[in-house]
Amino acid sequence: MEAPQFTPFTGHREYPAEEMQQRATDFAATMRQRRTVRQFSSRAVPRGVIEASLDAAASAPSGANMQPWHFVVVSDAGVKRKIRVAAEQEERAFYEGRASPEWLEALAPLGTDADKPYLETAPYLIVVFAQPYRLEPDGRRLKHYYVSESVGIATGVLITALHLAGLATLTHTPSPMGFLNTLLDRPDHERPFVILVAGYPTNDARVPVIAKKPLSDIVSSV
Ligand code: IYR
Repeated sequence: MEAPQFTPFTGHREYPAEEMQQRATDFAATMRQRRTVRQFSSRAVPRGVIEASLDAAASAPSGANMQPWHFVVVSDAGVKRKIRVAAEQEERAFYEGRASPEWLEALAPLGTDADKPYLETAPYLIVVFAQPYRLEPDGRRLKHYYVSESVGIATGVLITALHLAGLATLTHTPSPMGFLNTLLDRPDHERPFVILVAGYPTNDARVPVIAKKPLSDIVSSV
């Protein structure tokens, strides 16, 4: 086993209490502006913005720093079309019987259905894969830890980065998503985690009237 190596931590930045409060409050207000959108414009998005946002996501903490994720950036119209066709097939099965009545009832306020035009319209689909282990060139498996937690955190950073850059996103999870391995040529052991649809909302985009829980319901202190 290799001995750990350490270096001085110089990146930390501290703020006076008042400024710290302001920054935290401002950030919360900015994040409160984020809405999941389902009407995307086809307007082009600079690829550099997607890459910088992925760079932010790649900074996320992960179990044993294994970084158990892979991101496929899809902008090719033909590939987006294939993803839409395959996803809508799964979604139709979901809405026409696979989903329990309880699940459909929970979804009702969102007004969703099996049609997913945005999978073709939006300029970018970022498909996030989770890796339960890394396959070494010699065939050995290097186990990853806290995979869902790690990939979830990285995806959260990605959504935040895209939002701060002025883009809208949709976390889309057709179920099952196995077709993504085939269409995007990813190895069998990788698990599709989410399709992150990214772009500008249309000018007439509408969002459901739903609310976040008040902090008093979700936070307690001891
Ligand atoms: N995947 C379906 C259904 C769906 C499920 C959940 I949980 C959502 O929060 C939203 C939708 C769809 O995309 O329509």
